[in-house]
Amino acid sequence: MRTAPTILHLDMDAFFASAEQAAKPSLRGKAVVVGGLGPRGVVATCSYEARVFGVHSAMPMAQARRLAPNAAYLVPRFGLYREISEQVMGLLRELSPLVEPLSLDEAFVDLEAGRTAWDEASARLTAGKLRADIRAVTGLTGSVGLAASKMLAKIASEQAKPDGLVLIEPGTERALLAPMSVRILPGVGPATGDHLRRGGISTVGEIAEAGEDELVRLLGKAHGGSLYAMALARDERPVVAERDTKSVSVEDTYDVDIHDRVRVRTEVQRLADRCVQRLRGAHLSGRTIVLKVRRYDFSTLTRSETLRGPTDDAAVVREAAARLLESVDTTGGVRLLGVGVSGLADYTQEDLFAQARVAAAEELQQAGGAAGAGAGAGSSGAGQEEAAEVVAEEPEPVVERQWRAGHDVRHAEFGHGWVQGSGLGRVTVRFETPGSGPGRVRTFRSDDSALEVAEPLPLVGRVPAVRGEG
Ligand code: TTP
Ligand code: MG
Ligand code: MG
Repeated sequence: MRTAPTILHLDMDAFFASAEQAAKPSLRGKAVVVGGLGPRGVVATCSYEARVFGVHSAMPMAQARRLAPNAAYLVPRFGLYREISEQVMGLLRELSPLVEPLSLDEAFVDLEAGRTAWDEASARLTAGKLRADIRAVTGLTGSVGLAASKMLAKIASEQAKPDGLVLIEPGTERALLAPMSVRILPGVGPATGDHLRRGGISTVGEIAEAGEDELVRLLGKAHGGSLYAMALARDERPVVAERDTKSVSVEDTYDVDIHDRVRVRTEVQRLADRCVQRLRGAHLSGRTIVLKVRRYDFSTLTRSETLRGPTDDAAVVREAAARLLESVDTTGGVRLLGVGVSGLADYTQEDLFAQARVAAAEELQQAGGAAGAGAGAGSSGAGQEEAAEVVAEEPEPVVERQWRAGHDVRHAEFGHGWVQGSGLGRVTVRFETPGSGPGRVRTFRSDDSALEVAEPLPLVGRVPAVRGEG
């Protein structure tokens, strides 16, 4: 493990809500809740001002409204958040070639690899400048953690919230972790947490005391072993930049997050079949089956399994995808699912059978060599033809023109504003822009022809666009 705190973790503060506050001057310093406003809607996030009332992510919207009746309630604007996210990731990439985004508002950066930090002092300096740059470019704040490993850097940024910087000095990690809940360790979800508690373990220190054998007994070799190492603050995971792997994959984005596990399984089977269709259509086969799950918060997990030989058999891909799904916690809801095959080869069916025989022979030779769950795409040896990634993302559903709370509009006379509320044939608009002061509210008939849907304005810099083009 490295000896300097040069792994940086950034997480934006109250991301969606802060973006809305930056866009809407009248909401700055106020309780803002962003999420689904329908009958079954849940809170995506809320401003820190709303958190004091007890509102938090994933809470049913109805409950949030009871706790904070005077907050502003807005539907998310993913296009805007994605743009801000790209600006932030751009700033991170100026620091290092090794940037690993975890979600729209969060990433690891290896500062050492970018030669932008090599010790504590240079790491602090770089992180401080980054925070200032983020604020200047996006108008938003982010919190930064610095440590010698990914796990500790992430814990540090959590401690730094909101709008702060925390550095964990190498050597102090174990003492810091000991009293913390096991849930702080990567890979410990509610289920594993409960399981450990039943085994008498609730803090990280208790994992360390229990010893590796006990952990393996409780959780199995792979999971137990890695958790034990994490509890001792041994985390060697490198920061991995996103690479495009050569693969054939299909994915679906869902309008409404899927919570039902049975439905998730069926979707994965369906995707596996479609993936195999594409694979065969392109006369390809591949060795590594990849499952992709994007959760409610845009965090994206991939799990992969490498087979002994390439396949284009739907049953094989389906089975592998189903196995991979078993290791993924989907309780919070799933926004996107994907199944892919990488490690491609352009074998024909006949070659495949030959390949299977070779594989079987190899298996006999190297007794006990289990097929690992390797992550990389790895080339599969013979006859590789560059196969460009074929991703089939379903188009976003077309949304009817409607006055959605929080979305931008333009009025022929009054200019740029946003929908504060609508109903009973009326729409209320607040006329303000990121660069203006808090604006005035006016109500119109919802079919007023002077009112039209508008694109979000940049949060920083440019003056609000001048009206009346041509
Ligand atoms: P987070 O970084 O978890 O939360 P946050 O940025 O809102 O607040 P914090 O200061 O504590 O980091 O998530 C980033 C965004 O992802 C968040 O702004 C909204 C979205 N999100 C959801 O849609 N649903 C969820 O359950 C969570 C946790 C986040
Ligand atoms: Mg955040
Ligand atoms: Mg986050």
